Amino acid sequence: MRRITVIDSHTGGEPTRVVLAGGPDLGAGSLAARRERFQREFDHFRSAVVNEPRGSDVVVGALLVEPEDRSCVAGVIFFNNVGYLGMCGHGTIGLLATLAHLGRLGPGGHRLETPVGVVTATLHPGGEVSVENVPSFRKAAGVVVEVPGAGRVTGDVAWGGNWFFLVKHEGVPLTLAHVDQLTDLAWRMRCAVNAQGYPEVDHVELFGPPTVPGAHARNFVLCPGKAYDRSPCGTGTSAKLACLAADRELAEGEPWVQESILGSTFTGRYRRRGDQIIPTITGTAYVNAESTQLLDERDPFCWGIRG
Ligand code: PYC
Repeated sequence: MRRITVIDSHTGGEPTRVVLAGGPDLGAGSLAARRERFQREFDHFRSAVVNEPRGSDVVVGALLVEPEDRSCVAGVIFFNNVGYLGMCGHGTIGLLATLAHLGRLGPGGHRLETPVGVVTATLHPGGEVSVENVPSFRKAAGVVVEVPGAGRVTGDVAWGGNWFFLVKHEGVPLTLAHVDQLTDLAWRMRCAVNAQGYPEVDHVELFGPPTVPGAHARNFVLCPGKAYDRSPCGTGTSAKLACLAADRELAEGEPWVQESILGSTFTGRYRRRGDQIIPTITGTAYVNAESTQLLDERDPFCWGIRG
């Protein structure tokens, strides 16, 4: 029986499962190279940890590895129901809460290496976490796509640690009661923008007016495996900040309170660096399970149910 030690948390409703022990040995080298090796040789491990029957489409896994950059406290590779992420904002907040829960780190700034760059996560004394993300930018503004059943849709393509197509949304309300329709619509948008020459886009972010006092916008974020982000999405908020900065709609250092489809919030701020921005996203995570996953090779679904 193989054993995998994990700790679960959620950040604004979105789950993170940190793998502490029992993961594959990915060797040395850059985090990007180790993520490739993870995908090539150990994809069954990804599926075992996050997919049913142990997980669900919503769970984001975080494999802790030795950092190549020795100024970092750890390296981390995020993964989901269908593959691997560049960075993950809610997951980084969950990881810090997990390491704090274990007594492995205390308040202050901690550098973490990811496949797309080093981020700095700061644990505040009250338990909040701020993540200074990788440099973010808008690649294309006002991209017009023809979406079957929805007509012409205009949005921006931006990088915030993952690739996003951001669309000002009108029509179907951004509420939990409408997630099936929103999922279907956002998926058609993703296919349309990919077909238009932006094949890198893996997340779609629809945004509309806020409903929570103090928030600036509410969003619905569709992730690569068709699950929607329960949190406001850290990398999505970073991409949004890049667009706001490019449009001069938000000044450096000003807060942007981003509300999720659940009403949970992240506060984002940015500073400029050339024609890119460095976003900082602040939120809170709660640890909700410590467990050992058991992998029994006799179990036909030992390595998870893959779509
Ligand atoms: O918070 O960056 C994020 C994220 C990406 C996918 C799910 N959450």
